[in-house]
Amino acid sequence: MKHYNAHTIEARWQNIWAQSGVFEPLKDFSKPKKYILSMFPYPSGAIHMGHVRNYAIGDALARYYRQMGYNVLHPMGFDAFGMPAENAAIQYGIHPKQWTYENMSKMRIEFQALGFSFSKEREFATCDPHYTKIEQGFFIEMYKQGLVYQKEAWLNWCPKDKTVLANEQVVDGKCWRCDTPVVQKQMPQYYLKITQYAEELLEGLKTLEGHWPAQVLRMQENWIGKSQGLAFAFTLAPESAALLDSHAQIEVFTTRIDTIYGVTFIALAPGHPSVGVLLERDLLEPSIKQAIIEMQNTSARARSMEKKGVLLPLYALHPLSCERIPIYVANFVLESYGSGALMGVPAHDTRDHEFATLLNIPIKSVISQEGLLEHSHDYDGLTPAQAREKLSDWFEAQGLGQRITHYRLQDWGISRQRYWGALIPMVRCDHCGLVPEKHENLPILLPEDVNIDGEGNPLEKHPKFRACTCPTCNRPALRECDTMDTFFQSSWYFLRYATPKELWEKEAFDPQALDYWLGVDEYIGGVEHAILHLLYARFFTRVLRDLGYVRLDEPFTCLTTQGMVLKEGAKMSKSKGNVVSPQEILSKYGADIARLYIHFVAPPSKELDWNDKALEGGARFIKRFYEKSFLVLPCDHPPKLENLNAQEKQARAKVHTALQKCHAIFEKKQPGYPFNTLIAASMEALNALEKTSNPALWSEAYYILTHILEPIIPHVCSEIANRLFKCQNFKPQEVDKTALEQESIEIAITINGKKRASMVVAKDLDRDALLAQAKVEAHKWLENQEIRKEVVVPAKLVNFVI
Ligand code: ANZ
Ligand code: ZN
Repeated sequence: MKHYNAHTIEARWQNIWAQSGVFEPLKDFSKPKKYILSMFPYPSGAIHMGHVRNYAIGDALARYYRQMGYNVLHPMGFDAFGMPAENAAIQYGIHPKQWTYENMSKMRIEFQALGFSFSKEREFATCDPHYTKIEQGFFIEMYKQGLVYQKEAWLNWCPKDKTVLANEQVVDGKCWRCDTPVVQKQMPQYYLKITQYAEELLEGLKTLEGHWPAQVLRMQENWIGKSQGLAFAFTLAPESAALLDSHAQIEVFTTRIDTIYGVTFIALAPGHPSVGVLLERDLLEPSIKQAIIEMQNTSARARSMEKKGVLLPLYALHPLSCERIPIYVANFVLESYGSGALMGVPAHDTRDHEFATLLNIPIKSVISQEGLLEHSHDYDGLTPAQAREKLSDWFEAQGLGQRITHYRLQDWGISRQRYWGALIPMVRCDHCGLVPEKHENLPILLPEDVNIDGEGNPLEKHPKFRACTCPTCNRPALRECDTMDTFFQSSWYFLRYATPKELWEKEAFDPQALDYWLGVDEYIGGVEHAILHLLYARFFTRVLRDLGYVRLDEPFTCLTTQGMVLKEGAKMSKSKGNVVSPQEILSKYGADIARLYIHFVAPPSKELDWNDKALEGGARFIKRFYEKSFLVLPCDHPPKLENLNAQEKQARAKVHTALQKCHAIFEKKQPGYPFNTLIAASMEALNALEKTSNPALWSEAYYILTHILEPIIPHVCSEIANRLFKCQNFKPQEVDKTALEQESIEIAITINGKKRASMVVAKDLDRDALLAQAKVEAHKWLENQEIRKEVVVPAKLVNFVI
């Protein structure tokens, strides 16, 4: 008997795989396909446990579908532009490009050491020039279609990094990378018109129901934030109008026009244009001016923490009662939503209520206890919905307002004032204005002789780079130095993988290959990308569809989001010093044990709390599985089994139960990829097998177990299967139903009488064990529920009343 040595076995198989090209997708489009994609990493130089988990899930799926005879695309690449490369340049004086490509080499070695079955041929980095070339081409086409525009905007600005931050990059009012308090700054930015696709992006979510986690769909829906209401303008009282422009009005957006008689104030965003006029004309008291400037310099996020506001020397007239309504500047009003102003109804809106209480503004209720309108003149007694209709009709008929649909979703600001990114391919000409580069000049690449010192954008300080010829009039012109948000690159990388490498220099995509491979059959990644990345990718796909590149609406057919990897209940982080490094685990235990552990302790969607003890358990199993394999007789095919005794039948039933479970899990008959239950079933099968000594039975069991565990622990399974069965390729295995019938039965699990799941159990399992297993299988439906009654119908079903 040989001892298990993970390192020799794993090195051998990794070599064989690297030489053989078995993980490359085939160009035979007549075969059924599976496109299995894990989100690509940023090349930081070392992968972390979150990556290992993400890729272990994807790899299991890819390997399973190869067994099943599918043509599998399972690519990996690098999301290679972004800040950390520049920070490294600032800190260590190493060029971002060198740093990035060196890190990728290190990470490639780690991928190999983990046995991931990525396609090598399709790998690319988003900073590769061929990728930039295509992407800049897309940008120009979008610009020509009117999908890109420039606009002055209030932006989150990190004074330290000298960069614009997205709202999500502002954490508690501070820069997510360097913790510097964020200020607001106005500057011209390039925007993509994602709002033009808002309705379609919302509608599309319906087609994803049941295939994407419900929580992710809800987050996307809220992010798009559709609401229907009325836009109308308040006229200013005459002396107020005189302060501004004589025809000035305050436009507002409301979803509750039924509460119009409850308006007791109007609130403007700190960046509202009328506020700007008052400041410009110096019409405000110093203390008020000071307070407004402070609000303007606070990010929207930070502003939402505590309500603040000041009264302006302005009054508007109520459109129905003609009462004078005071106008405030309020920090909770967003510049970028609606018209940047709202009608305040403190009696019926909690934010308004808080604000009114703070500033002693009257509160006027216009909806009675019974839920009908009151103090609303002609509208008294109506339901709010009726009043909304009637009032909207009235405003529209008077020409004073109109019904509109608003989306919380805003256009996507893609300008970054950073060096290490894809350049925006635009040119400023004194004569022609802003013009896109010519296609034949692409890619516009970054100059490499730059001085990156952390102060602003090095491209701006590079006259040789900036000087160019105008693509329209050939006069001297200036190159744009903004680079693109890195989300731009990650919005289409999954489309690029489908195209064979040899076409990359010439074309964006091979249309036939795109049609064949897309959508992605399973996309796996962290839930932190639930909103932005996925929304941008869904948008980008539609834009490319409308530009004629792809014939696809939704890029990701199914989505799996994996839970975080924790240590003792806390997020792993360098500052807490609780990081478990993949390198350490690899050198101590090897890849298979690490992979088994990851799949064994928690199903993908759950958090995974790292625990070395449980790792040892997995290590013992693999060791035993390997070492016992030397008791198995080598053979070409699993032998026929006859005249088994009761114990042998029991063991065989367990093996086939595990096999059945394997198919059920991968084919999603049991949702959420609960590989932990597959591993448990395999362990049980091995235990039962060890109580028997029938060589034929052992052969069959090992044949099946190496197959079903190969997606999870590929090295040791390949080693055993190759030695015992000369198995070159893993092939689909068929469940022998008669083996199951011997000892196992299928039991339905119902909840309040509705079938929710089923389980295969030993025939003689007693009531308590049956209930315990049913609770595990149905935990999804039982979580946080009180079980009122448990009913067991022997050999048929278990019902829970909740
Ligand atoms: C009066 C009112 C009364 C409102 C009431 C709500 C409840 P959703 O539904 O999310 O679209 N609003 C309008 N513009 C705003 C801005 N720029 N910043 C912050 N809030 C703004 O929100 C629409 C509601 O948000 C609008 O309806 C408005 O308050 C407020 F009982 O008008 B409502
Ligand atoms: Zn010109």
